[in-house]
Amino acid sequence: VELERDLRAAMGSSEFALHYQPKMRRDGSVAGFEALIRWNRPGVGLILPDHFIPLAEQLGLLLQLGRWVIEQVCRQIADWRSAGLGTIPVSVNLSTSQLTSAALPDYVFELMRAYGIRHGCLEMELTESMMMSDPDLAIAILHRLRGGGVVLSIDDFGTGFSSMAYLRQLPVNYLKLDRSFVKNIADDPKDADLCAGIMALAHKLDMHVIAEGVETSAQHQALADCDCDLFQGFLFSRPMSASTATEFLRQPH
Ligand code: G
Ligand code: G
Ligand code: NA
Ligand code: MN
Repeated sequence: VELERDLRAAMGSSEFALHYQPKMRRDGSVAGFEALIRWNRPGVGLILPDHFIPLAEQLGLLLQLGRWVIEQVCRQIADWRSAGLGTIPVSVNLSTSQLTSAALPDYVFELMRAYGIRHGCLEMELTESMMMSDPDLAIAILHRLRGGGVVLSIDDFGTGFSSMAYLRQLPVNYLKLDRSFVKNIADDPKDADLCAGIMALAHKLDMHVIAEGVETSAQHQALADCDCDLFQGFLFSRPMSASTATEFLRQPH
């Protein structure tokens, strides 16, 4: 009840912040970042999304919050570009309410125009389960986003409802290989074979694969051997504040 009260009060305040976790290329350079929301709850401290995103969704606050996230990311991309750091792609995590909102593409395009965001620079991550309530609407929304230059990723790929029939219909650029596949990849040849198969499938469908939850260099090496395109995880960096992410971009990698 207090959580609900505080969350409602936090809407429109400056209590939310985005942290950024890098996505690395095979050559060790930074391909972009994933934006992850945090809530600086007064008197409590930094709260991770798992503790308030489901409640925000339940209370119907997530469309508004999600829109704030997208605007914040557009502003960050523009800031990095004007700081001379180049055009850095950033992904946001979508919610079910956004994927069932026909208005999503239009306000995304409006924000992209307002902040001068080029095609290919704003990315969106969604899970297969988010599409389940209204798959036709979700697929239509994804096609509009993709047509407007938004890069799309299936998050936690392999854990949800992964129908091969859907996969073919989805205008998706990246599969994000779920952490659970990465965990034992360096020790279990069956897991390595499975990952290699997923990479081959993705590449056949003109998709790229990013591995999440990479924590050890053995996992990194095994994934590279499977032809994985991008890597994300604590091995490279935890999610960082915007200013730390800016420092990270300035360092050679
Ligand atoms: O940041 P962390 O790694 O603790 O993220 C936990 C979960 O919260 C992940 O599933 C992530 O996708 C989700 N999440 C993080 N930021 C956002 C956001 O801005 N919007 C939504 N809908 N989910 C988010
Ligand atoms: O569901 P999603 O993939 O968006 O989740 C992102 C979450 O994963 C964030 O909470 C982030 O902090 C966490 N995360 C990112 N890298 C790693 C990692 O290497 N290991 C573990 N255990 N969690 C990670
Ligand atoms: Na994600
Ligand atoms: Mn994920």
